[in-house]
Amino acid sequence: SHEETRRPPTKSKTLGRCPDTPPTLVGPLHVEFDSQRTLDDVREMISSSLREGGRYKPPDCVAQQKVAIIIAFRNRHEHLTHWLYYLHPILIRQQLDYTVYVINQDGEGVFNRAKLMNAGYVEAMKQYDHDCFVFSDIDLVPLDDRNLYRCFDNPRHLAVAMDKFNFHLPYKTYFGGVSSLSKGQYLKINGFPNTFWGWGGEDDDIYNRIIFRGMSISRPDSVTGKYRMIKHKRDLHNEENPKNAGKLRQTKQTMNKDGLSSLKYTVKEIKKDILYTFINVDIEAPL
Ligand code: UD2
Ligand code: MN
Repeated sequence: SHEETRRPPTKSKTLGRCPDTPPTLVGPLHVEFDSQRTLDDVREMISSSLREGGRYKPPDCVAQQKVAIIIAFRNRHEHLTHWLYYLHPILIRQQLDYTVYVINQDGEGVFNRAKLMNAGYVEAMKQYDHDCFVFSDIDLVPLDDRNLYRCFDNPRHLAVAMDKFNFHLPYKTYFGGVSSLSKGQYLKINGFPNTFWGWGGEDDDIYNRIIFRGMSISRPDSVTGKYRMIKHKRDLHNEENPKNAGKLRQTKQTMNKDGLSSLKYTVKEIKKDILYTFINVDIEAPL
């Protein structure tokens, strides 16, 4: 009829749920960190698929989860370029509804990865109704796109087989690098600790929190869970903190008062690039 011919053919169709296994994954990936790569190259290649702030939604199905990718960051722009170059195409193939948040620590004080992740959680929730959080280092690129950046029945450790550890777990309870927690799992552990200043220990504290709240760790197999870490030296103002190891014996006593419930920071700037949402935060770092 007349009515029917005027209706746009695709818009009126309701979308189905995306399948459990995304159909366009390719498996093992070739990854190399070419120093000539620039952020503008990456923008040119990928930005037509994205929306402002580094967001994506599959066009042909409804994603099962709304994922926030949270990266603790300061002064690693070259790594950011590589990460965006590799991760956006992977996350798109994984059919995720996702947003990339780069949480930048303002100033020159002592770095605090876990506190930045907490600020990232709170700020991401202000932007969108996320139900899953993937916490990642800026220098880790997966070598297999079947390693899904989403949430599971238990908190998930994704970076199980890194080149720097000879493609093995360094120890059984290791939880560093890349992990995912649903909103419910994250709230159950009161988020991450705010008090691990400098390098080391915060990942083990998060592991402890998860176990003390009766959950276990989910992991991909060691083929799917392969990663390459961009080679780097320890950054300035992120020296190993000897106090952190001792704090690990206290997790059970401290986790209810140190975490999301005690988080204090201020947002200095939010900038939406096409490739990511950049949030500059003052986390009251000691100098
Ligand atoms: C290990 C863990 C990491 C974390 C850390 C201890 C691996 C692969 N990762 O990383 O998850 O537990 O030990 O804190 O084993 N960062 C900046 N700017 C800085 C300092 C750090 O952006 O100045 C960010 C960045 O995202 C980096 C992450 O913090 O990837 C971890 O720091 P790192 O890469 O220096 O530490 P690494 O490789 O020993
Ligand atoms: Mn690293």
